[in-house]
Amino acid sequence: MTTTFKTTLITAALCALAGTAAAQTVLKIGYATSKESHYGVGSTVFCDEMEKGTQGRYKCQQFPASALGGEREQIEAVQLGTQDLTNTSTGPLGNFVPETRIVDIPFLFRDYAHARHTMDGPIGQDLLKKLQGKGLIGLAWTENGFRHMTNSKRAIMTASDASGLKLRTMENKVHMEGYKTFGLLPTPMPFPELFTALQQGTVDGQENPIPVILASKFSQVQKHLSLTGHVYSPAVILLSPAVWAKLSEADKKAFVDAAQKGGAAQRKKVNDDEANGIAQLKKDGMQVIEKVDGESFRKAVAPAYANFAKEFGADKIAAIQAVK
Ligand code: EAX
Repeated sequence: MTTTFKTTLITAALCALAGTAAAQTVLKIGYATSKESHYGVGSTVFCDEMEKGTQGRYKCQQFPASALGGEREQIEAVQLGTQDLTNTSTGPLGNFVPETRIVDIPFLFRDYAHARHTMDGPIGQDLLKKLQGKGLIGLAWTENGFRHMTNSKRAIMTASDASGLKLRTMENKVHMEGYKTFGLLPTPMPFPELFTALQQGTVDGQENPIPVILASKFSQVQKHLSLTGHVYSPAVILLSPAVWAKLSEADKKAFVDAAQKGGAAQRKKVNDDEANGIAQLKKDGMQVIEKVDGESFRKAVAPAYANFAKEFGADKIAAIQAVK
């Protein structure tokens, strides 16, 4: 081998090394529950696909289990650009983008198919675009799931059983307004404080989808679970505008595609947990009321719909209800 050829080879190898090192950007993504939970499954698919779609120029560092704080804090950090990404429920999102609160109305969605079609269709996609005006990039809707009530006091079959219980809610005024009609005493609190609050009896109960109840081991601190399914809890992968602004058109598309794949995987995990999680929670000692009197809850919340119509527009609510 000639010296010149050797030099060329070494230079090429060094350039390749420097090239990869310089071009790889690590983005921080945070979410509320464990890496094994629906948020972890969805985020991992998003991260893998995003890395592939950008030929390894972008990759994630994951922060599960609220390591970067509560969901409101994380949304704020993404807005400020001190955190790159979060996969979060829309619970606190209405504090940043008020229009999104419409999806937080209790008993608005009939079932998963209805909710998912709405989020994936023009109504959901329009809402996603609204985020941009508030300094947040919504890459794709993911999912938390239909929320069910747990508590340490009694079995809830009807709305009057719920009456008088002190229930932790998300920092979401539409939820709080709705739950008051069931006679509940809503107590907003960031998620990372919830387990201890249940353990110490600061609140009697909480409401969350099965995947969250499982992942957070609420069976250790709550006796009763009622499958109230009283509200749908969408989730979303949010990206900081500071990162978005630096992406090429091709990379933007790669991020969005990856987020949509992450969302699909997250929904599949929600399905699996809904199918298998209730048996697990029973095994863990929870008393589960599967046949809740949904009509009693719907009747209770019906008068609050007048206020929701004032806030969001009766036509907008009806348009969601009309989605097949
Ligand atoms: O998004 O705060 C909540 O109850 C949320 O459902 C939880 O953080 C997962």
